[in-house]
Amino acid sequence: MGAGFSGLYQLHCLRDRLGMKARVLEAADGVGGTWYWNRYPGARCDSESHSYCFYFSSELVDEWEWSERYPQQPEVMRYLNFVADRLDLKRDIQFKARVTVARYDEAANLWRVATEGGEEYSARFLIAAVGCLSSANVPDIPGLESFQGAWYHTGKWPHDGVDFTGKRVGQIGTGSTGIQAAPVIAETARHLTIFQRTPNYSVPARNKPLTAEFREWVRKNKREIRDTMRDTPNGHPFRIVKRKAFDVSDEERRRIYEEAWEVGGLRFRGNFQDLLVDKAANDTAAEFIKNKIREIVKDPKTAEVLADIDHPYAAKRPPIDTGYFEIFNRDNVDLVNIRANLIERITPKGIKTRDREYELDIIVFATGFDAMTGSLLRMGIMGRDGLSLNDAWAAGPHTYLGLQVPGFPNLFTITGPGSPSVLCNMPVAIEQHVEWITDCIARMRTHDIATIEATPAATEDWVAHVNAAANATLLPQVPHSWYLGANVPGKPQVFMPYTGGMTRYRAICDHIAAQGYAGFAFHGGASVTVRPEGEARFKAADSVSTPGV
Ligand code: N01
Repeated sequence: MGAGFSGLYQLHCLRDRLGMKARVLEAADGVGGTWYWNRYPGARCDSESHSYCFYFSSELVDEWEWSERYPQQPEVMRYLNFVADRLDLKRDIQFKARVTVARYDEAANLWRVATEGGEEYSARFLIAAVGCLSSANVPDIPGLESFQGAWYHTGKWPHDGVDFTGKRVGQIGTGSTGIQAAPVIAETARHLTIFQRTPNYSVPARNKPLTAEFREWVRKNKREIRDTMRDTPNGHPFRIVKRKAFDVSDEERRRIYEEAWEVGGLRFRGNFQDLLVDKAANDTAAEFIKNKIREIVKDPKTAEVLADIDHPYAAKRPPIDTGYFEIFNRDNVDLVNIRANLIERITPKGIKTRDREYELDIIVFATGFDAMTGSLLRMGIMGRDGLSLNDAWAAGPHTYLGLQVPGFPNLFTITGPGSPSVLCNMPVAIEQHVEWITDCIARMRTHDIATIEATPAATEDWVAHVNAAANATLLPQVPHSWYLGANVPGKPQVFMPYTGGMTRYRAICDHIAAQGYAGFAFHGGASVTVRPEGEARFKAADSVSTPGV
């Protein structure tokens, strides 16, 4: 299910490497996953283009040319279509096929899947490749239906675009998306009002066109680039510098931050290894960025509302921007602090906060996603004995390795909760999961094994390990983080991604596979293998101490 990065590569592996009959069901009418839907102005990837692509095939790396340091949404879409065409994948993708029911039929050991359009499929293995950030979160603000203007969520943006020329636009949300969208909207809108609930850090992206020399360097060094990405906690093509914030003098630290600010992008957080584990270390980065905001934004009151940030730097996903703070120096942009001045309702004319009504022609909801679990819980997944995934996860998601859920045999979740996923450069996390799943299925076929299912004990151990890893960092301390599910009212608050780092996670997954898939129960064929529980399975690569955050 899903034809984004993960669904495309998984299809290729199952069909072309294992020779299996495989079919992808995709709700959209094209490939791309979240990139298909997120067509908002300014949509651009925060990973550097030469790392935001597949590395499993040298040909794909060699044959594709990125134009900018960070690709815009249309370029990512062109890339994914190039991959799908180059590997001849589209013939096995059923587009406009939104899955509404996926039920495990134990007697037949098959998954029975139905789509919104009434088509039915049966499969031995069911793989959820539905992405972590695909389920748009439109807040339930009273009165939205009465609004006489137009409104859009960034994650479901109209394909033919939105013309802001001469319009009064209100934007709710200042996460990575809002921070990308606002500068572009401000260029054409008559007026843009930004409704900010939680102030946010941002570092300049320093986007630029790529030179022919750089592209050639990527081709020549693709192995080293791939190895670096596989060997760093966040899967990016740069290493986290092995020094702590207080290993250097204040002056030296300031120089390092200044230099990093000029280089731009997510590399900023890689300058000290303790930024996400030591609050005092983090404060040095946080203060540096807050001072930059105060320097950039000329009106001191606006600067203070923007810089009044209440959480550690990068403890929520850190945005990067192209001229975000600068827009507050424009005459046509205003900031409204809705933490102090709550939105009461949406009226026919615009947005009414406690203090006043803002008249608007267009409202943009840059309000994020029901992240990591939202898409999985909307597909009517039912496992053994009619257990629904929604019931199994009523108190929050629990998985073994982010790959499987007890009670759901032969169901795999690519970059599921409990895996590094969103804390990692996604294609790196996806390649690792797809390859692990492919090897596992290959092993099952060789040994004529009918089902694989995570055991409850191993899952419990893994959830405890995921929590312990998170608690060793500053990340769970942010009460309004989507990593916790806190952005969606009523969602159980559980820290979802694995903060132990991609390097360590990969070692754990490999170690588990090498031990005969410890913690998974295999059934069927000639053999039934249940590996021992409760052993120290997650000790692999313990020497890797930098968290993947
Ligand atoms: O969503 P967000 P996003 N009333 O949840 C606010 C990835 N991404 O779409 O913080 C008022 O981060 C909310 O406020 P608060 C990336 O991983 C990647 O921006 O909850 N405000 C916040 O300001 C990113 O982290 C790229 O208090 C409300 C904003 O809306 C993830 O997607 C580009 C509200 C939501 O921020 C999500 O980013 C863009 C309400 N009821 C995004 N509800 C790449 O480059 C929410 N908000 C790959």
